[in-house]
Amino acid sequence: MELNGGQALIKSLEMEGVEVMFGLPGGAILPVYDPIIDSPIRHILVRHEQGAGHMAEGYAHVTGRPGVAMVTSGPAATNIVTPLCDAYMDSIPMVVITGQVALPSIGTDAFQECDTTGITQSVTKHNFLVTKAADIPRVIREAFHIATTGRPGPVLVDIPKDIVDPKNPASAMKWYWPTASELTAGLPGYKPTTIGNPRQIRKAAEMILSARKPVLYVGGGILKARAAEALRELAELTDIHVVTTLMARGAFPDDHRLCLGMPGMHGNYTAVMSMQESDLLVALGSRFDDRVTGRVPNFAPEAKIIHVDIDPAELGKVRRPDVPIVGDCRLVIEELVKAVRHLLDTGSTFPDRQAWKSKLSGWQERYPLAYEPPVEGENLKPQMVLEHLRDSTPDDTILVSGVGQHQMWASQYWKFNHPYTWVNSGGLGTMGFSVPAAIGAKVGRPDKMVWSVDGDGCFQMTAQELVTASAERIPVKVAILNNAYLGMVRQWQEMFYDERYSEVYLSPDLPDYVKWAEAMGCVGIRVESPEEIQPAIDKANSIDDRPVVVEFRTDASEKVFPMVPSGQSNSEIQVPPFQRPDGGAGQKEISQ
Ligand SMILES: Cc1ncc(C[n+]2csc(CCOP(=O)(O)OP(=O)(O)O)c2C)c(N)n1
Ligand SMILES: [Mg+2]
Repeated sequence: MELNGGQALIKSLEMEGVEVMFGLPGGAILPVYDPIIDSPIRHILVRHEQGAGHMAEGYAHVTGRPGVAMVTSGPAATNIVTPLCDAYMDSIPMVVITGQVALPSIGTDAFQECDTTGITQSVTKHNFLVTKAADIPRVIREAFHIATTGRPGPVLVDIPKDIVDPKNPASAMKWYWPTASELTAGLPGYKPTTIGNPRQIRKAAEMILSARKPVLYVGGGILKARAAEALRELAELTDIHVVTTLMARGAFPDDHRLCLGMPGMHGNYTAVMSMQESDLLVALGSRFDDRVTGRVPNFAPEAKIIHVDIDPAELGKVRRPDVPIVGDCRLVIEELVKAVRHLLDTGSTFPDRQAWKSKLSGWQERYPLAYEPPVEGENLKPQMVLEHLRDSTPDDTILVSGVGQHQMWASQYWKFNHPYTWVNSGGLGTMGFSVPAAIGAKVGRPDKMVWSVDGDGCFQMTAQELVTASAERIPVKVAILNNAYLGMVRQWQEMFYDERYSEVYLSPDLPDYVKWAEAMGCVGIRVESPEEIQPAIDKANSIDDRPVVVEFRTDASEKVFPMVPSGQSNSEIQVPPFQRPDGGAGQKEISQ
């Protein structure tokens, strides 16, 4: 079959099973947009290319399938660099197609030319500049393969205009689709290791059986590997408690008796201290991020480390593991379960861990997540808003957050009992992520309720995508926690810069969020008093034909606790003042 490159590109996406893509056309990518008219693929027209990238990420987060975005050259390609970097940091499978100027013009500073592969090289798992129309099916197949196998990540395909433009003879090609063996033969250096080394797995099982203070340190890799069930089996078989990092919330149910919740800079006291005092950390798809470890030389000083990761580059990057295992988390955990069972069947027993369990429950009792009650007539407590939202939405609601205080409170106060219900920007911490990612999530899972919890600062960065949501009838719900500040930065200025507030005030009224929401085709609701919280949420939940924005006026002085100040040891974790022995009189740090 004779096709032109543009047709071949769209047909290749269809062959990959793409059902939806996010994008915005322009000069260099025009010929590829033409065949979209005849394709079953749904194209969602965004208002800014950053939105397309985050939508593709949100879609990938909740479906496990690669998100696809397509934009034109130059400024459009640079607009999507942030989502690429975001997806790279959080290992999100994504394929981004960018238009490029015609091959003979490359390097001439042609109109809307930029060196897209050069710019994106360090924020993609791989990128391609295609130079022949005949290469398009092969490259697209390789791009999806690379994005979705091994450690997932974003792959970019840059397509010069002449090889897709039917008016140019260079675009003519004979259609083909590479077989699986042609695909792997074409990528000789790319063979991710998925099966863990059996000897190392046996060693890990023996260590698990002799540990007195073990913790399963679970990261986002568990979700990428679809390993939540296997994890639960391992935790229950070994009776070991689990911490779920910011990227792994939902990978293990929060209401499970073995769940300790989130560790890290704003993790709960028990999760942080359990890691700190453990004698064995079983790191599963987690990467010893600095927000989790605190000051690395002081991190979990007594712990032996078993580290399972599909990316060999992670093993020993931050902390030397005693037992490194390269492999797919699900497959490795399944083997680990078998190895532990075998040891138990042949007479091994667990040591007495009663003292450790009592310590954990003691911490949980002494230092629960807590906040001071609201004061009559003052702004709302953000935690209280989140508790209302949590308790009035279905258990499997998808929660998508922005970046800042609201993100930390959302992660702390929500109860995640299902995998793939928490979407956020962990590694890069991208303000503006939430609204477009929530739209992508709703497109991927239209059957589920999707709430975005956003900050007023974040919302102002990408709110225009609610126009996309209205136009495309994607009924997401947005809760803005409007504290009139870049709150997280304000918190650092209050705590570490002597309350010298520099460039963090935003104003509660500018913009008028209700009017703005209405102008974008959404329902807008403002909530100023505690009595208004529940009716507003109920109203938002009942609307399913358009997006809803609920603005909650929240207390600007509220800080996120616990907190491990940047660069300090996790043992220096600060709990809220009212949980400190002196009631916070001297801003005393709790040290163990
Ligand atoms: C694109 C981007 N710019 C700057 C920052 C630094 N930053 C982190 S949190 C934050 C404040 C966020 O404000 P808001 O969205 O209102 O959330 P809040 O902390 O008030 O809940 C800023 C500026 C960032 N993470 N991302
Ligand atoms: Mg704010």
